[in-house]
Amino acid sequence: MSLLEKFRGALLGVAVGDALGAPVEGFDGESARRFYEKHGWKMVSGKYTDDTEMTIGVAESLIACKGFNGAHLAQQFLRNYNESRGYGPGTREVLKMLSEGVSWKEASRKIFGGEGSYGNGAAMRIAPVGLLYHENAEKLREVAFKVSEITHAHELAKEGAALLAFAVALACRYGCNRYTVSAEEEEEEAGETKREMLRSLHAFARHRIYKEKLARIEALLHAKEDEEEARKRAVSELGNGEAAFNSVPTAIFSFLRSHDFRESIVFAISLGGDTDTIAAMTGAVSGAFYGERSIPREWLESLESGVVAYLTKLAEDLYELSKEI
Ligand code: F2R
Ligand code: MG
Ligand code: MG
Repeated sequence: MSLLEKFRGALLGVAVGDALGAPVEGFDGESARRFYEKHGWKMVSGKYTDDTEMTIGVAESLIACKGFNGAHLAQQFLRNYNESRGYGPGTREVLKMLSEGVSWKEASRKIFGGEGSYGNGAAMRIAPVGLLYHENAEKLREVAFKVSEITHAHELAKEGAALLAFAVALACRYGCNRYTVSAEEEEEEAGETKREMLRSLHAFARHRIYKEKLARIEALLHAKEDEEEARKRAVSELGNGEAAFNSVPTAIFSFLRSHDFRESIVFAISLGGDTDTIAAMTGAVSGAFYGERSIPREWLESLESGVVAYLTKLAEDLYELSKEI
């Protein structure tokens, strides 16, 4: 598989996860599952939300500036802002301040009593950073923090975004330019790579809450449970809410426990809660790992008009840029 296919897979994976999860955002797991079982896991709307819109903004700004430029990125978020995509309240407040002239260096520190947001709005848009800096973990962390900080000043939001970006980067490194393995070898190699990914994520994490949740993922992966028990434990031990620490580990687990793109997205949405965002983040990692071709064609074809072509173009531009920096 080529690296370019992985770049395309990651960005398309965000949009597919987002659009599939959006109609059931806020449902409990059983209701989300019932909704989609009724629809045969077909995409019912195809409309993407803030998760994809902000991912597009991050990619556009990184490409235009050949890397991070805070003033440009803040303006890009404002240029792209479409209220109907359903933004989080903290992010809306920061964007309003930015539109009124508050500095991009200060706005995000003024919300939630001055501590800033620990919502998952930074992690949900971070895939382009993981792609661009997939070969350099410390540069990836630095840029993920800066890209997050425009709206999310809390350390736990920035760390969640860096972890998700690093998961995308690690997924890019797997099986790149390998074409000759058999299905059995591929399955075995994927399993070993995923175990290695989890060890690398654990070493990369700095905050206790993420280290603990990554350790719980290891235990959950070893547990031999049926699907229902696996879902229950994922929600109770990892979370399914809007806080970055209650959704980034959950997306990583949804990817790690599954065997293909579709299975990972179905599992993520079946947990309920912040379904569009957990599925968007799962889609970023799964799409990078398994590549564009792993994404069910009927899901891609059901996305709203123009977005597949545009994300494909952004992925190609990021890929070219990654060779330069
Ligand atoms: N906003 C939504 N969904 C609402 C419903 C949309 C509806 N379907 C529609 O059509 O309109 N989804 C999007 O928001 C989430 C990302 O949120 P973000 O950008 O992180 O926002 P925010 O407000 O900064 O953080 C989210 C919540 O987390 C809690 N929180 C954060 N920091 C906190 C702190 N320091 N102290 C206490 N609480 C904190 C708050 O409850 C925040 O509101 C994604 O789901 C995206 O899809
Ligand atoms: Mg959303
Ligand atoms: Mg959401």
